Amino acid sequence: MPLEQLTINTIRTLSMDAVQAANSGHPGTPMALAPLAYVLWNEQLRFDPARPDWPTRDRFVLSCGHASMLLYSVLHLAGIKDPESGSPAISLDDIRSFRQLDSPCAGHPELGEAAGIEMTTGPLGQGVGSSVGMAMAAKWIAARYDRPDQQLFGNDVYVVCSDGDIMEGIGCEAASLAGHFKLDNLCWIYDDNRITIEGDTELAFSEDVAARFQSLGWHTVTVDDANDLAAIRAALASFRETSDRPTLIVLRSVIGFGSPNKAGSHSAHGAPLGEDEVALTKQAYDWPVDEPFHLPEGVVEHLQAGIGQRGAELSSQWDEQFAEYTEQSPLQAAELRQIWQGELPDNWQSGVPDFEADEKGLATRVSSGQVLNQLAEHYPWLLGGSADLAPSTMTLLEDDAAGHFSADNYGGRNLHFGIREHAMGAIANGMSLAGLRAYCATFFIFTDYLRPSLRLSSIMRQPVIYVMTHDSIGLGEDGPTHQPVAQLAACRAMPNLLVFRPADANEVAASYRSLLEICDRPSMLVLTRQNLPTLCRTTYGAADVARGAYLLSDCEGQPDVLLIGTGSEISICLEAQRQLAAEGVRAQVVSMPCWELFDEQDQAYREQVIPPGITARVAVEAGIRQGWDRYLGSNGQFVGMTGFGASAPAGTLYEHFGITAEKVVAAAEVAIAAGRPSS
Ligand SMILES: Cc1ncc(C[n+]2csc(CCOP(=O)(O)OP(=O)(O)O)c2C)c(N)n1
Ligand SMILES: [Mg+2]
Repeated sequence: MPLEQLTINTIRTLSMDAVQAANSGHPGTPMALAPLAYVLWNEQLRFDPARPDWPTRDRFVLSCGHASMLLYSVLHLAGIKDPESGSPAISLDDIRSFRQLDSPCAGHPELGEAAGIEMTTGPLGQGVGSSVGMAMAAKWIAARYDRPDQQLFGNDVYVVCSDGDIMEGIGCEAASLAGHFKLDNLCWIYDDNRITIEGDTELAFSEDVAARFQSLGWHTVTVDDANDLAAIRAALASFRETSDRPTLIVLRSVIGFGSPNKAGSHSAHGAPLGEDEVALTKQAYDWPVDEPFHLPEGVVEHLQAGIGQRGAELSSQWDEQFAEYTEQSPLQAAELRQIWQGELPDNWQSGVPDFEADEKGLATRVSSGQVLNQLAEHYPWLLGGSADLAPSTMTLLEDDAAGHFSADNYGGRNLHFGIREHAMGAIANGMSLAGLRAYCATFFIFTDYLRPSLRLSSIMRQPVIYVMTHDSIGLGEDGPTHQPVAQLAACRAMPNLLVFRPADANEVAASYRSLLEICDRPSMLVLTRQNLPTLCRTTYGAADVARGAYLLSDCEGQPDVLLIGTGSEISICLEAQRQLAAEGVRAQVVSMPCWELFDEQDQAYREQVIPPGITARVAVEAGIRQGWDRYLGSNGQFVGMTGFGASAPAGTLYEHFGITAEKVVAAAEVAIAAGRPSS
């Protein structure tokens, strides 16, 4: 058997055997796509197996994450090394323990489990979505850092995707943007096997995909037979030659190729073939039947001579060029190193404003815009934008030098996502994976439209910044469709995500200072549309957002009751504190802008802020109660929302829903009474 075919069949059989050994997984797609994976990795990718963290390597994203064994087989055979230890990123033993605890070969590829896995995939559409962000980041870095005589930075991004990726809305949102931005460094290979889980795609999918992509501004090319290596090479060549648009390669394939009884059937998608069918398939491949995980001689050497040698040459050539670049442009080179290492720039904090006390105050979206603009001055690779709401979310970078990202200006820092929240989240993830500090913005209510991407930021621990404004009934007249009530609880439920709901301009500034420094988790700023007073920080405690919650306003002597609030409801707590004082009731006000950071403090601090001895507590937040009880204890009272909002001016709504100082006072009295020993 020629070495090419031998290598392709090794990818196939490793994948089949791993799924069979795990007795779970998806064998059919790796079997079909092995020829593509072979050509792409061995002949095309600019990727050095000995250096998978080479910053300008081409990216390979397996958007149909269920076909994970395709990736693991290739990473193993091509000898991808862990950059720190130098040992194989995926060993044969790892493949043998596919889908088991502690194996890097997880059911779906997980970022960080092995070098060569560029992102976590599995929820269909996320990989294609983030690939657009990776391609934009590559263009951005090239536009900002390439010099006319030294072009070192614009890598390509390759994606393998399936019917699910193409059907999902996010796939189309992302493709639409990629076409609009003319991202000619982006190549999606669509596995057109006409099979999904329920059966033939005829059940629910009949559009002309190539025609759709053409109308989205893509170059398309069809390969009629996924086993035709020459046609695959020609299609990849046509991607390389296309310089004004992204490329979609429609690859007609047969799922489970080679399996006599399961090829072409949905039964090859998501279950092991079975021992008997594995044997029959291996016979069809002319393969030893009794030797699972068989690795024929010559395969590894063949790949070493291909991707191994080419990758090593390309990356060492690049090192030489980068050394020259560093000599000529030391500042830029130093910035690039910080980007690639995920570091903050020097002086990133300088100029972040302190806001003067002011009764009228500012909406937190407005102070956020001011802080963001100030930070952007010293943080050149902080970039982002909004889903068509920048005038409302106040996320525009106003300095002319920031510019606007477009097909004519890839170096722009203001991104315009159009009304495509879901793709926006995925694109921010892709940019973050490339080392850029990306933010994205929309109304808080529409976190629901990007939640799967937010979840991937969290799983992948990407420090994406979500700037979410219009955070409660306080947005007023737009009514219940636009008024978040459950979103705070929903976002706080997301592991790894830091949710900040600052109470005034200085808490906004402190939130940014805290979150920018945290580079291994996404953050969300939850901001008001309406003005909030800027509190006098000599009267009140300093904005200690870094600890999540702090004593904002003390009382004389031992407090009778604790009022805990966030964001716009802090002013209500302070007014209630005054009214209670007039009645001789001593209340402390605790501001709690970030639950997650507070929960991470030591017990001593937590008990200093919420003393166990004070069981009369009232929490005030214009959202639902869920989650608050852990701070309230059994005597605690909650003042907030229990259902959807309504359409009216904000002040009317706060009265209507009873989120007022008077109600807080009443709740405080109930809480105090609950704590008295019954006579
Ligand atoms: C968002 C999302 N919805 C549903 C699933 C469950 N799922 C996994 S694969 C798949 C479809 C399989 O068809 P296709 O995408 O064509 O992949 P193929 O079987 O052809 O490899 C579905 C519905 C998922 N992973 N992600
Ligand atoms: Mg399919």
